[in-house]
Amino acid sequence: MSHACTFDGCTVGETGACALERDPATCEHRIGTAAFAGVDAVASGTSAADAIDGLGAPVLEKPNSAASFPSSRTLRPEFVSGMMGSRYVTVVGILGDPESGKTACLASLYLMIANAQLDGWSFADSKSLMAFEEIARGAREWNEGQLPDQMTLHTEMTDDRRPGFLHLRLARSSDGRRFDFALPDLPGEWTTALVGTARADRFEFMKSAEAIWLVVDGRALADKERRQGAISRLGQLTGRLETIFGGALPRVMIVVTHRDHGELDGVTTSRITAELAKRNVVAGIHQVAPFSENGGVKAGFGLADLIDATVGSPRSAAEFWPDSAPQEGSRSYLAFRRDR
Ligand SMILES: Nc1nc2c(ncn2[C@@H]2O[C@H](COP(=O)(O)OP(=O)(O)O)[C@@H](O)[C@H]2O)c(=O)[nH]1
Ligand SMILES: [Mg+2]
Repeated sequence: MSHACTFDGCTVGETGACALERDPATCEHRIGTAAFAGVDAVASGTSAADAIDGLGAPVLEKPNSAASFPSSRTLRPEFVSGMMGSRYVTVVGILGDPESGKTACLASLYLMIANAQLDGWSFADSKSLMAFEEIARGAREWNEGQLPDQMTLHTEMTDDRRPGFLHLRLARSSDGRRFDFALPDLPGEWTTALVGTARADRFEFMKSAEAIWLVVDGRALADKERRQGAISRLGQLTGRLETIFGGALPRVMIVVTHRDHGELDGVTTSRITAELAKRNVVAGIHQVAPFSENGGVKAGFGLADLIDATVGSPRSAAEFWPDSAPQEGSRSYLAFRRDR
């Protein structure tokens, strides 16, 4: 068989004559590939000009749909819903005023996990690596030289109505279980508008959230003049959330950033707890330092604990087949109602 023919005994390649005594130019067994046209054209005596015309033409046909890699920028809510159809996804609602440290928490989380520094967790996958790279870029530049004024860029949305999600799949070292997290990086203005004008339409996605992080700048809580305002806002925000959820809130977590500037005192934490208790909400307080300007507190402080608490403690598995053999001396039947 010659290269250009599907017929088993083809002799055109060797002798120039067709074994079936057909005209090689029109034989139905010939493969019309341009690349071979030249060789066969010479052999079969067709004009060399025809062959040269075919040279350089694409060898393979173009596929109908252009091949494209999936985008690894922030994920649309529809993509997250699709993912939730095939596996359990832990959606986290992240709220907080502008500059409270929401983006910093996400950027630092990514840098920690990428450098195998997140205690008890390891990286398994991410469908939004580019988006993480984008928010972590400022911090990378900082690592190489001077401390910039801002380590994260101000979050802006291309679509002002729909959130963009970051995805991380993490493996828990204690039991090897994998967790998919969908983390929205929302502009602080969304929270401001929620508290100020009760604009809640953009927070529909929160209804599938497993946990909600209310991010607050620790420096505001440490400052006597700003403290009460910051605590009242947490209360108002919780009130708005109750309206969105119709009362039954998922786990609420207060994430206090800037731990490198100091630890919250007991009075402040109990005032926060009391403010939330007015609305019947119990929330854990997690102090973190996504970045640090203080050598005593490492960048990424508290993030591993925050992730632990977000997924909840591993449930102790119920005993599959409890042992019900009578214990010696227990005399269950005879002791029945003896105490009445
Ligand atoms: N030193 C320090 N800086 C922080 C901390 N958290 C956030 N920042 C910085 O505070 C600024 C605002 O944070 P950002 O995450 O952009 O706020 P967002 O508007 O809530 O997303 C950024 O320059 C962060 O690098 C922290 O714990 N310690
Ligand atoms: Mg931000």
